[in-house]
Amino acid sequence: NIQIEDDRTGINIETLKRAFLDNLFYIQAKFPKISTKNDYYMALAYTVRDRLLNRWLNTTETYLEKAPRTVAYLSAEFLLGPHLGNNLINLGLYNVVKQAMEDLGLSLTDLLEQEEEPGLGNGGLGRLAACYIDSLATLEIPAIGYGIRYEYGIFDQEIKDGWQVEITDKWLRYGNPWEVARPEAELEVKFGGHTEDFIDEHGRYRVKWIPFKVVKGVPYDTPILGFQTNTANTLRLWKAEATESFDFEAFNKGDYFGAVHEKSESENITKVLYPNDESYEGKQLRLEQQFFFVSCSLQDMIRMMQVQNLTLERFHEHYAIQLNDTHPTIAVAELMRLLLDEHGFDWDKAWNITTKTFAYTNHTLLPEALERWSLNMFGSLFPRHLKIIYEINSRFLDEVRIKFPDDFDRLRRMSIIDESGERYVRMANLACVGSFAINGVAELHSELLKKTTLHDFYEMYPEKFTNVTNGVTPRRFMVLSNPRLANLITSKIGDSWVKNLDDLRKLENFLYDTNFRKEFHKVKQEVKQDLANYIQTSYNITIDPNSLFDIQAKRIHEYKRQHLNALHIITLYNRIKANPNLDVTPRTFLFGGKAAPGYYMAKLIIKLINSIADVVNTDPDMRDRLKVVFLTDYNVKFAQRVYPAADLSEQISTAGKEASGTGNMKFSMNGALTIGTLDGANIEIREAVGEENFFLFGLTAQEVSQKKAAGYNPWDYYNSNPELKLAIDRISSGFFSHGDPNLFKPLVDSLLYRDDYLLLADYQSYIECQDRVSQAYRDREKWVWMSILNVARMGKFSSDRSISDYLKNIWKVPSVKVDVPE
Ligand code: 26Y
Repeated sequence: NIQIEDDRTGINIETLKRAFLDNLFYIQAKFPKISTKNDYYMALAYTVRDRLLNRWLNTTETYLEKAPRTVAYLSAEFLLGPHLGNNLINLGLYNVVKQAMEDLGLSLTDLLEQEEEPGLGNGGLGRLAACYIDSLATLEIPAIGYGIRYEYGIFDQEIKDGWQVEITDKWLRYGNPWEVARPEAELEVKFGGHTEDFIDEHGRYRVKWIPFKVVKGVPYDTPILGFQTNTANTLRLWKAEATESFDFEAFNKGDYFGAVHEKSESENITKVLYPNDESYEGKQLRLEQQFFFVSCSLQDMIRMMQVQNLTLERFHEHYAIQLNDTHPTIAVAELMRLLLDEHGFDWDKAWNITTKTFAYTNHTLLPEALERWSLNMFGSLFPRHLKIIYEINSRFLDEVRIKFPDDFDRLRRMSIIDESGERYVRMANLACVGSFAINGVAELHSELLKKTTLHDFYEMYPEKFTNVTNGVTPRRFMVLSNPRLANLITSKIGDSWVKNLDDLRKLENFLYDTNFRKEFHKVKQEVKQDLANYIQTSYNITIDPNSLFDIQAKRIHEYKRQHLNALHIITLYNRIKANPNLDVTPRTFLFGGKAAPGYYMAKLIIKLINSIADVVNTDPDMRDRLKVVFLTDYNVKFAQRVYPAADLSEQISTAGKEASGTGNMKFSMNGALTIGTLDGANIEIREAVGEENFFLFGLTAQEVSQKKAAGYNPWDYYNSNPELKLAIDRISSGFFSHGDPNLFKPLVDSLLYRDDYLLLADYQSYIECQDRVSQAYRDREKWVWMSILNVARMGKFSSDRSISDYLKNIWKVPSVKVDVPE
């Protein structure tokens, strides 16, 4: 009984091989003899894509027919990481495809390595959005992600002479097999111009926006598969294109150059991702990006409801729109405009719908990250929206006056318009007024929001505030990135944990099983060896897998304190120099992360780390004891190598500054122990794994603010702590800069004269804690034990749990089963 499987859907090994060779021939136009690795990657990507289309189209059709309540996740960033491996995992085809490739003399690992990742985000916020759409699909929730199809994502990092150099990220160079352009679904977005009031045929006051320019938005759709479900949701990213009509006008005037120039101006909107995170700059193009994707997305939602014959009166019943930080917050004004001006709603009805639609997630307490747009710029780009915002504000301030009579300072603070000097539109205020829910991303962060940054809004609308602690997807960050560990776990407790991460608890039953502990340790050593091999090949640096892998990988920021980590390395160096026979626990310090191109201090920190590496790695006294490597171009793909190989995870931000952190979770689920402050989700991780399995140091958030209030003086610490003084003096003396005392002076001065992030205050506590880490690592049995407990107790930090919290407390969107006929 021979069954011939379809070339596009069949999943037995012979069919897969045939389909792969077919795609190589008919899509890449190559045969094996002349194929490049990239041709093979593309052929495989299309083979996998074929096999997910069934689910994708059936999901789309189901949503179209049933018109279920839908989550729309609006985010200016989606830091997706490579698709191929993840899709293989979610389809359950990883092993069979691996075998098929082997049969053809190819290595799946090599092919996975070929994929150029879509780096459409900066860091935590963008990666969180990617984890959330993964979990939404896995939980079978009708959902759509809306964002921007940047032609250039986050820059590629190179290191030259120890300094960061930025290279443009041409991720679309070889084509993108995972996206489908939908030019038939293009929309128009207006900019600039002026508004005109008029009375319509029903005698009602209306406003018309006459724009200065119109730009087209073309959607590009990418399927987002759930893990072992039929659900495949859509990530819809918008690309800006010129409108023909606009060019045409200029052509008629004979202004050919002007027309072409105008065209490229329009297309600039989605050219490049701004590489700043947590530090806001009032760049006009960024505001244009935000409005562009927001307007496209809202129009798209409205159009979809019209196709489904649903009345817009029920917009808020049909959509729950999540604002990923304030970046998409102009949506509040744009939805109002669409309802008022384009669909004829009156103000109260439109406002009722709007404020039942949006929910706002805040990701930061840092004042320098809060978005505010110069009123002049805002008004000239969006004259209608500014008027709407004035109206929202005036009605809102009336409400505040009623609740808090005669409190003029409160009105000034809460106003959506900042009038303290040059006038600004405050996006966080608009988000708070226009949303029915406001959440922080970890318990501490949500508490601090209520107490500080959003205190006034908390007093006004306490019922809006909730916490949703962040989470990460175990599919990408365990199953895909760490198959050795995943297989070991599954061999003991089965594979239910991949969808139900709390099941990892069952590992605790194997704590007393010597054999399991041995295997667990063996896996960690093998994974460390993998990373060591990679570092050997790419950097020509030999690192010892038996040393403690101490890793800090995240964006470079003063508040994240990579330079505190550097002070520890220098301290160990100094100790060994003073006593060459000192018995130290061998350590390999690994750093990874990008600095915003305009963030001078962050770039200097990278230079410092590389300079320390130069000295440490070439000093014979340090041999087999200390190694320092700065890992270039840290991105999602690289992160997937790094998390599994860590023994120690550095989560050392100044308490109260890191909203949550998500890298902390990824390290811990791969068995790293954390050295960390009581900041962000570290607190909840420590609670979950048990305080005896977490290396805690440093001031609490409360102590930090008290110390600052009391007049903090870093010199007190410098003068009274000889090891600290010696470490800092090493830097300022020019010891790491070929005798140049000026190179790191700005960094040293920032510590001695300001120390905004209290490195000096936390130094001693950090060093003592690191000494405990070194001691603990020598007791291998104990360490393995703690490491297993870290993995076993990470259930809470699955993004599936986070999404369930959003569903239960904010979105209230039921799941929908998708049938895929055989
Ligand atoms: C305003 C603009 C310059 C801007 C662009 C990007 C501002 C902020 C950002 C990105 C912020 C970000 O990534 N925040 C991180 O969000 C993570 C997910 O919630 C948190 O885990 C992490 O603590 C926080 O720093």
